[in-house]
Amino acid sequence: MAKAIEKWVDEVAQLTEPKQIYWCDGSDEEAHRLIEKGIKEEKIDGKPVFYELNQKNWPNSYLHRSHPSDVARTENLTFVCHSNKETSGPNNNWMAPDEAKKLLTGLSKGSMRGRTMYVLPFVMGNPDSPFAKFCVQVTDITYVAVSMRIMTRMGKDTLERIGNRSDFIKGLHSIGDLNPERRRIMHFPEENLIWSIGSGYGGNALLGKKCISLRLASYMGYKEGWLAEHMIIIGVEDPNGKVDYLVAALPSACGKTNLAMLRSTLPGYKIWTLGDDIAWLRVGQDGRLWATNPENGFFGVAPGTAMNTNPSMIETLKVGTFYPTLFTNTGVNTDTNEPWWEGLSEDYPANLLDWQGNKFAAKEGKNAAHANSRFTVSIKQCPTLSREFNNPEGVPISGIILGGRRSSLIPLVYESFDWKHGVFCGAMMGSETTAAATSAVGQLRRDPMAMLPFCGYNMGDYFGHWLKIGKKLQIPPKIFFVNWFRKDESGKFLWPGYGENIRVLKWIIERTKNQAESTETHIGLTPSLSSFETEGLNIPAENLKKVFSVDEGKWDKELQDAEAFFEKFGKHMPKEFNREFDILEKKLKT
Ligand code: SAT
Ligand code: MN
Repeated sequence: MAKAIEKWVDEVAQLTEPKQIYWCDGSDEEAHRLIEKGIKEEKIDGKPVFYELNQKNWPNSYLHRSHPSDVARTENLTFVCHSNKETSGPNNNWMAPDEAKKLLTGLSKGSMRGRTMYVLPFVMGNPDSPFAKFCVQVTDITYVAVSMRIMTRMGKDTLERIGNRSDFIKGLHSIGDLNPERRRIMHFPEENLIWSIGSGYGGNALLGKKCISLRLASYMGYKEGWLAEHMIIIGVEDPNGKVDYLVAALPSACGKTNLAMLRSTLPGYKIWTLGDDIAWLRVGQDGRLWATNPENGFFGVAPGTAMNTNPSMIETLKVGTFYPTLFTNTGVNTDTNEPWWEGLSEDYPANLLDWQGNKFAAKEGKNAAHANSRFTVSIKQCPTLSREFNNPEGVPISGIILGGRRSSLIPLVYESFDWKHGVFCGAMMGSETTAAATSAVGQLRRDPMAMLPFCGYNMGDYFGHWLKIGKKLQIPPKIFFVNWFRKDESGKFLWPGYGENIRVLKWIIERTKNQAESTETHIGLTPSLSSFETEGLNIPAENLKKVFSVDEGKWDKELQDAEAFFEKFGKHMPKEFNREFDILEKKLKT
């Protein structure tokens, strides 16, 4: 009898009608064969899938140019299809599973005609960990097959481990005809199935990432008692060599990757990287919170990545030994055949192609690289990779950082009074939108725990789940809030960010050990200036005061906005929040 996995692949092939089926073994040799095919044979919209870049300066690097309509996540076309609409909640687009499948079946009929269907067996997490998730994705484009090999643990042994089992997570992906009208990214949490058609972009197409490790996994976590979060994981080593672990949630394109690889400006401090996007969190037998990163690579934003902002990433991108490095929608310096993006060098190269391959002429407001252009690179090449990265148990977490992009109101850092208050503040969190999703950029929206686009069930229940986890933790990590993006009246950033963020991390870690002073404000505990490391910090004292300030008189609108957001979730909102809301409201009134 055919194995469940073979049966499923067969079914998909009958519907999508590929010219051939190819089972990937995840080897290096295979990746190069697929890239070669993407350079010479395979086309999207008549254009090659890959272009070779300068192999001397950027070993093993290749460029991919996407269809111009396919450059970011499309939240309006993303659906979470529980059989009950309420389970998906107002935070998700919803369609009844049967109806959704009918629609997708129509869209997928013959969608792989003339193409190869690649079968990708992969694991999210260390395969030896009891928390690992075994998955199979099919796709009809080499770009996705190669990207998945970089981003996940993919290979033959996964297939062996799946064997005759039928409980693997399924991902059906086809780029279809790339027409946005026929694009859908649909999740079926009750069947552990993702069905994505019409897009080749990261979050829409690399199904191990947001679709499986956040939307499906968050729902599994809800049922099983753990959390899947949009968080980086880092170890912070102090001058005595002691390492403390932190997780931090920030919305897409708000500097998570840079924070995960921060190069400290404070002597003696060092950051160890465990993950830059996703963390799975569990309550350990010791009553502490433990974190693992299910991914195996970085899918980071290129613009702004440079030797002065994130030197470790530039190093990572230039290793090129473990896996190929892919660049998507960056520019190209045609004199050297090197990738280029805004920020990589101060000056524009003399001869530059933009992200669509057209000659670039520098003009105000025009960028050579797409604002959401990306690199895909193996985490193993990271010079600051933590020794604990592969630990199947993960690392114990001392502090949780939640943040957003806020040009005003929110101070650089503050600490919540306790777990419940922290969850409440995290639920209120807002952030200005970025180019990582196709919608207006720079608009303030509520983005609780940076999970709004990724929570695979009703967010009201999600808040309640966080509170429940808190009750199970005997030693709960403290919860902090950060905002690197506060501006002054003239629109200039008040805080230099990047390597200087170590000062904030240092205060946070000292707070987790009760070693630093704080000042109580209505919204939480902010650093006392004497407890915040300013030695060697080169910014006006006035900026520092402004960036820490809590304008208690200006919170009216924030509370109204949060209240309107909470109302959407109705009876799913945890009752405990009412009390938190009343306390805060009263404090801010007096
Ligand atoms: O495209 S992804 O969703 O993988 C990146 C992001 O938006 O965080
Ligand atoms: Mn992300």
